[in-house]
Amino acid sequence: MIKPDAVANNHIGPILAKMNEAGFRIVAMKYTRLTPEMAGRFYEVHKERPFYGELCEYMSSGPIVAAILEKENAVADFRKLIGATDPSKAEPGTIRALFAKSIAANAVHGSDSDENAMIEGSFFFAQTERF
Ligand code: FUP
Repeated sequence: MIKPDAVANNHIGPILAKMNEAGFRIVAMKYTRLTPEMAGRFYEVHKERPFYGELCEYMSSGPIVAAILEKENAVADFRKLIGATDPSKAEPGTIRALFAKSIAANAVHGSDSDENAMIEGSFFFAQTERF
């Protein structure tokens, strides 16, 4: 996902370019906005964390870009490309170091396992929307 802060700051294009340059193929893509209820479901694993309420509010505050990306070793390589959750700790040149504002508004989301990538892909896309 390209998150509301990155969309609002016109970073969609540069972020997609970084993904393409790093060798990710776009399988599915959608420009949409989460309702607070949808954000709550998407981030259900964080339900008990203190930042859950703010996270759901933030993630539903504006449009996002959802995508399924394909590559060998995609989960680990994408996490390397986006950098640490806290942009102040992200390696220089990573997407979060370049485009993120804060730990909450951190420009992008990446799945943390193959299993979660499947679940999160199905959250946004039907089989007929994947190419
Ligand atoms: P990541 O996998 O890097 O997206 O990070 P996490 O799954 O740990 O966290 C998910 C989202 O929760 C982050 F993208 C932003 C938000 N978050 C906070 O707002 N505060 C925190 O202290 C940690 C995470």
